[in-house]
Amino acid sequence: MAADDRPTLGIGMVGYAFMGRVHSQAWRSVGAFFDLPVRPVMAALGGRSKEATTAAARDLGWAAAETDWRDLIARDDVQVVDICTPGDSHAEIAIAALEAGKHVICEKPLANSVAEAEAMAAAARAAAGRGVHAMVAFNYRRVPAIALARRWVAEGRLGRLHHVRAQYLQDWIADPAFPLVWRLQRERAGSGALGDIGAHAVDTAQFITGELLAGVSALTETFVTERPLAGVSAGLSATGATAPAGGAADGPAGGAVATGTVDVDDAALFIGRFSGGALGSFEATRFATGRKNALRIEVNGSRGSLAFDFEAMNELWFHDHTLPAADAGFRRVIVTEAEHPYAAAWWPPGHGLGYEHTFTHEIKDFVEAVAAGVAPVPSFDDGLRVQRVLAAVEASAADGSRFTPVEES
Ligand code: SOE
Repeated sequence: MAADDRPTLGIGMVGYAFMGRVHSQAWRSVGAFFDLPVRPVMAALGGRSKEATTAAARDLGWAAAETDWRDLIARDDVQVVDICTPGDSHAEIAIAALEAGKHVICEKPLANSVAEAEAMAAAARAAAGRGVHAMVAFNYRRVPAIALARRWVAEGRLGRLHHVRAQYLQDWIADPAFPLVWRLQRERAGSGALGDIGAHAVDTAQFITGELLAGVSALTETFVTERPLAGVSAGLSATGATAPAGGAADGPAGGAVATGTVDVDDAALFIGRFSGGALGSFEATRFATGRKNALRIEVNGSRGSLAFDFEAMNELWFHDHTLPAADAGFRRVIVTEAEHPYAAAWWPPGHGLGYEHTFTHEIKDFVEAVAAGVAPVPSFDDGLRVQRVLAAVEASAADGSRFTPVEES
């Protein structure tokens, strides 16, 4: 192996389900594709069970396994703590890590409540004064096409922005028999589709436009209120049902299956006004049958429009409204040219990227910022701002005062 005299940056990661696996992939590959000033070392993985964490560490490329995140933070070979756990543990782990002088990258949404997010943002501000940095992992900012959309808006190519239409559509819980995994429990996840995927739609819209949502009016719904209890859950799936406890439903073989209550939203819809005056409409749902991971955004401005759909993530559509009407119209840009964000590090033009690359880009940007001693973005304050939008959506939906019933004849 060639000699490598760069300083090392030791990473400790907590959690190894869906997000932990994709972050591991990014830590493993980032140095092979991007010329980093430091060499990330995958020092230790944190989880609860010794056996499962050791096996995950072996499979995902981590040198050691820890069963208490406090021990992981305390390790001398860990300078960065990567938090890939459900939202209910983000605040405790992130604040402890920052106070211990470790840089933090934390999965989204930043926390399960505004109060937790405020405490995390305050800890991050205090740590920044000591040269310790924190970032919230809104990975979709690092889709090359979304970064290009941001560039176009910043260059003024869309002119004055009038409309932002953002949707995040999935269908993985449309089946009422799908079990009550942690993403459907308020105590673990904070909210449902709203926080899990609506948070991405909000961050993406604010990132592309460079504007903040100033106010919202919302509707939320839980279509399936009772679900079979989940046993072992991994990523978005779950297997097995725990012993009957709460309610009961018919099991596959006609037997009773224990059920539990879904106390989060299945879908959240809201309209909003951006700080620059543009009007926004947002939709986050896991009941859009046939839509798998459709994070879609369209922005209409006085000089032109752009449109993106993650299900075709290497494409960005642009309509130049300054052209004569006969020549104008949406045209497709394949975002794989060397001039496009992040693209030069990968394959020849047209040989597209996938979901996992967005995390590699995020880790690259994080490592470069930390190595340069500058604050990475999005910051915990940015994560807090998104959390405040989520809270405003929930408050508006609960209040319902701007929901005007249609009069019966
Ligand atoms: C599940 O709905 C999920 O994995 C989200 O938690 C992620 O943030 C999103 O990128 C894909 O969908």
